[in-house]
Amino acid sequence: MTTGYVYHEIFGWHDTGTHAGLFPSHPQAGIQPLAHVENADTKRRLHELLVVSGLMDHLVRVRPRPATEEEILRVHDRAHLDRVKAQSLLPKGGDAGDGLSPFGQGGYEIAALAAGGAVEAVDAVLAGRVDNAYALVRPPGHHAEPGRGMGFCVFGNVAIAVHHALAVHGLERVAVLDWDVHHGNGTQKAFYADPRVLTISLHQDDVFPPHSGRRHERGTGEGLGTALNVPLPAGSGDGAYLYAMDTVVTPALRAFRPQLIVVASGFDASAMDPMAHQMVTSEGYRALTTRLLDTAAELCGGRVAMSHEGGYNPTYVPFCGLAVMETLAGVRTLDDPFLPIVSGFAGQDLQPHQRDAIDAAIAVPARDRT
Ligand code: 3YP
Ligand code: ZN
Repeated sequence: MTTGYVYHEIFGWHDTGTHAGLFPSHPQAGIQPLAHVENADTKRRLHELLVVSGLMDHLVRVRPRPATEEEILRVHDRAHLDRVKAQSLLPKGGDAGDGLSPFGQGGYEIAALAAGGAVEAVDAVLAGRVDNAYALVRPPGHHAEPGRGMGFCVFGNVAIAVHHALAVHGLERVAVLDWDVHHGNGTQKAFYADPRVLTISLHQDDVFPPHSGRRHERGTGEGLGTALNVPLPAGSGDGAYLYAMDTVVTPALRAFRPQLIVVASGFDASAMDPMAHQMVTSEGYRALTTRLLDTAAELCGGRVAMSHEGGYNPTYVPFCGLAVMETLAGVRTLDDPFLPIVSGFAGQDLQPHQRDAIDAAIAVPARDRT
């Protein structure tokens, strides 16, 4: 396997500031400055582990380049683009739209490079320069909606990359699998009425955005049935995720017959994540990737491109990302030292209530498909 890899040091310079996790410090309200939870550490440390483990020697570097305005405008409206550009000129930067998505001076150029990195990963796969690819980009993208950034996301990196596959490569069917623990609302919204794109989101039930990603959200109009949501109960681990993969995701992919699969790859469903309450291990992510590659080999010549989203444990995200990229490349390097601990957490096996929730996602009645 040839695996492409997109990264740039400047992704670590996207400045989310000295927030108390999510909020700007406010001493009188008791909110102490610390770091924003979406800071450079998890991704930079994943990149460094790729180097130190030796996996980097097996990857083909793919250079990111900024997404053009034309590419960004395939997903976003002009007002959003212009707002980000204008605030990016300010010495203290701005916010992409919801008050939760800060960026520093020059943040526009970094966000455009993240989106362009996802585009280049897709391009490398579709041009046959690599078999599959992983874009380790920052800021993330899957919450960004056409009219505004959201949930740490400035531009919809995956949505922009999918539009590139449709518009430039002429693809007719592209599937997106979003395994970030939060709902991929932005990607879903970009293609909600578009029958060419199947968006599948596996997420912890109702975490972020609030009340988003319910089972009955199935697309609209021509796109009815091409959005698929699998809300998973808190506490879901490897067993639940693999059951969802085997009983919902893989059959949906087979029915849709995509020509390319794009993964919105967050590692915040891990057992060590501070922002959600799932229990996936690095072996769970490895197994999800293996399943996905098998399905991609069957359906679309193995064409898979992944773009990084969330994941907030700086010590564990690197081992999850390493497992995924090892699987993409067909190489083994270092063992995950956390594995004996996290795989021993009670409830890693599929639990009955998790099975019920996943089975319910399969059996959405047609009348609810609006
Ligand atoms: C955004 C604000 C509160 C939760 C947070 C989620 C960010 C994320 O990882 N999205 O995938
Ligand atoms: Zn997330």
